[in-house]
Amino acid sequence: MSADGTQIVIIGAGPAGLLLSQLLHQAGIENVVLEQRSRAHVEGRIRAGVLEQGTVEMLECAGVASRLHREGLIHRGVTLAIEGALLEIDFDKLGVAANVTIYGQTEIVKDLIEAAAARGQPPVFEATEVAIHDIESERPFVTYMKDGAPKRLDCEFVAGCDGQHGVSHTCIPADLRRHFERVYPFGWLGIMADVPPCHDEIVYASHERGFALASMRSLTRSRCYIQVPVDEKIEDWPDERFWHEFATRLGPNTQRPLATAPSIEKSIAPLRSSVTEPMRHGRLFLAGDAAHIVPPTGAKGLNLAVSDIRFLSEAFIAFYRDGGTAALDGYSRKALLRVWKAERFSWWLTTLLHRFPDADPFTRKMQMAELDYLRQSRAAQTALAENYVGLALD
Ligand code: FAS
Ligand code: PHB
Repeated sequence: MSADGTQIVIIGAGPAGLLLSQLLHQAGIENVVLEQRSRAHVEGRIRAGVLEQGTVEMLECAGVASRLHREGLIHRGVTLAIEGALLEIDFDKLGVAANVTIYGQTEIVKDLIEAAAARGQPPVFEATEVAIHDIESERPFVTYMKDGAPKRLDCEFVAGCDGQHGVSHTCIPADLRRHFERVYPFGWLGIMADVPPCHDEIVYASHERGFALASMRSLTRSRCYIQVPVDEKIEDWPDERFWHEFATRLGPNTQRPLATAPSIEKSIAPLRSSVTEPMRHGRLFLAGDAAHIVPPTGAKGLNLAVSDIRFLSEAFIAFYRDGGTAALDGYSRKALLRVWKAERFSWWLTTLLHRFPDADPFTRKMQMAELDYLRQSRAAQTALAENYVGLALD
């Protein structure tokens, strides 16, 4: 087994792992990113698309925001369609001094991988059987297989950025690990299509037939979702059926009539809220989906991963600057305070805008009353807006 050494091993080349690697490199801290999938697979995945201002600032800090600024769409509000009636949540009018940027997670990952390649430190792709060892010691190490050969990387810290199906979170001893979860009785069927968006802003639709979401990736490419039962099959949803259902739930009041076209991507994602505590054990630090999952309704998944990396990179940089461990020791608590507030907002918006198959009539009445309160209350709209753009860092 060939052995090598570095300061920090990062598991996973998603937005969390790649951004951490870039920020550590800028601070002169050596690191290696191990990714089990190929570059093509990682760059081909379609996921989030709404960036909080704090996320854009972190990508600017990392020096990878030039294409985002050229191609990203700035939104100063979001729209709800309640049984077809539109309710505009205008951040300006509500005194919420922030915006969101529409720019695909796929593009962020491509920009970060390009930056890593440009500095001659691309992730180690197709690194399989990753295993983390001795995280309770001062010299942990990671083993993996590459091109059929066993490899070992000695290091000082391990950053677990390997998502919801990764190995890192399983390395926190079961007797110390606390897991919190809510699984929703529905999923999102999403399509991508090269049609202009039907509305200038993202539209979240609450309809008696279920939730729908009209989003976009550019002024010529739309990203559309509908709520479907959790065991639904993609083959049961030819494009025509999708567009018909989507149009029904969105209603007739969008700024432009809905344009349709063949889908270029179609997938179903289950909805789940989950958090693993603590986010640190010994020399292992978890970030992003490796520690927490939010339903995409609040558009918080990617943004939470980036705020974890803001706190974790600051903590590592402080340690290597002056040996200080206070920020490392406070990382889990600080990150979890923000995680739980985003979990609450994502759960609240999911509960408000989706149809729950087993909801009793009283629960349904509560949902309708909350939507009506939101329609008439500036305070309620402001609360939604300030959570949507991203809460101020504490
Ligand atoms: P990621 O999952 O992005 O990256 C983890 C990486 O680790 C992956 O590349 C994986 O291959 C690698 N890895 C896993 N196990 C490994 C191992 N054992 N060894 C080495 N590497 C390993 N959020 C939204 O806001 N809007 C959306 O529409 C939206 N859609 C989503 C759809 C799906 C199907 C999923 C799963 C998530 C979606 N999200 C969405 C949330 C998403 O944006 C995540 O929050 C974001 O990808 C989190 O980034 P990371 O923590 O970097 O994890
Ligand atoms: C998306 O554009 O993919 C998107 C937008 C808003 C969400 C979730 C997904 O809440």
